[in-house]
Amino acid sequence: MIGHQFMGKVHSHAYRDLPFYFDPPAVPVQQAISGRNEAAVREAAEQFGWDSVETDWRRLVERDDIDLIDIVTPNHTHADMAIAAAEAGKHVISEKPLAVTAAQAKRMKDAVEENNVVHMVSHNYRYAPAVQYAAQLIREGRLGRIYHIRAQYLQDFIMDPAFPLVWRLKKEYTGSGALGDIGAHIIDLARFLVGEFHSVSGMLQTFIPERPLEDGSGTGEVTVDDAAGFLARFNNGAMGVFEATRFAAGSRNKNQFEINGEKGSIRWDLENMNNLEVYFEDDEPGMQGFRMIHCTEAEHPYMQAYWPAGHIIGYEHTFIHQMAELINGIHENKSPHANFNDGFENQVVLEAVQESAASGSWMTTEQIKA
Ligand code: SOE
Repeated sequence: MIGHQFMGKVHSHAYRDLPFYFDPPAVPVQQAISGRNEAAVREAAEQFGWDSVETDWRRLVERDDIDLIDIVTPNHTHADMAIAAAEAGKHVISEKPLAVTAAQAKRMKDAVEENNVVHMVSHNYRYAPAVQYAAQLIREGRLGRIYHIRAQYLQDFIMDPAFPLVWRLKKEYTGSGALGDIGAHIIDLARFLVGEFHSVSGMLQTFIPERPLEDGSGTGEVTVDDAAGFLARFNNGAMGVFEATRFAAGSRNKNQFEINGEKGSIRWDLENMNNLEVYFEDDEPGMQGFRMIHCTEAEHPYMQAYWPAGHIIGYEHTFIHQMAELINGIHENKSPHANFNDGFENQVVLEAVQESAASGSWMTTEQIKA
């Protein structure tokens, strides 16, 4: 593992708990973790259960006792690490967004494909059982033709103007702000549930353009969006309305969508992540309306591994499911979703939104790829 902050902790937990609940064809061994600060990485190794530490990620990639590299570092570092891992013949999982530009994401996708390693990008919300069940209902045609998706990812953690100028607020480290950090998740859910984006029309806004530097030596410019909104057309004719913001006071981590099709609708909200609201047009007249399915039963993806029906699971379990698919994928030499191709397609949409916001015109994903 390269990196050891929030995502380092949640991925480590997933590797550790995976064999407890599932029966993976291979059991991950937490061989080594790397970070630049030796004291901090030693502490992380101790807390998260890693057997050894490195202070240079390149050393990790060279080690022949390692099969899989897990990248949980800031966005601008993903490309060099993932490409080096692929060239060393190691399987690779990277945190999202895959890269800072679509061109960089393309190089990463090419590297993993050319080196025939298994690859994955961490879009964990796909792996909430209720989201997997929604995908199953859509695949089975229970909603018919899809007309709409409206999705929002709302946070509020940087509303205080005294919140410092951390790496997430600097374009060279992130690529974009709320758009790439949390908008990438709803783009991923839309690609997973509805299909490929054709074109977008976007707007970006930075409400607080200058913030205190982390070392207290003054202030600096925020070079990414605080909030993003965009409209989308999908290749299958569906329409999308999306919003990603870090300025939705009171919403700490609200990730939600509604999808409307010719035969019904579904709604999901991370804050009630075990539930899926469904509405079916062919329900008996007089009895129609949204009803709540508690996706905690054996019929719901992944839930058999846990508790008797009705007992809920949480955020961390989405990562366990993702790692279960990764280990299965490595065993079968087949990249699970979301993979680097998904990461690339996602990055193309992010870039299309940025370009559209800058130019004021609609932008197609093909224009970005050209
Ligand atoms: C911070 O905005 C963050 O940790 C994102 O980086 C994650 O992708 C999201 O799942 C939760 O919020």
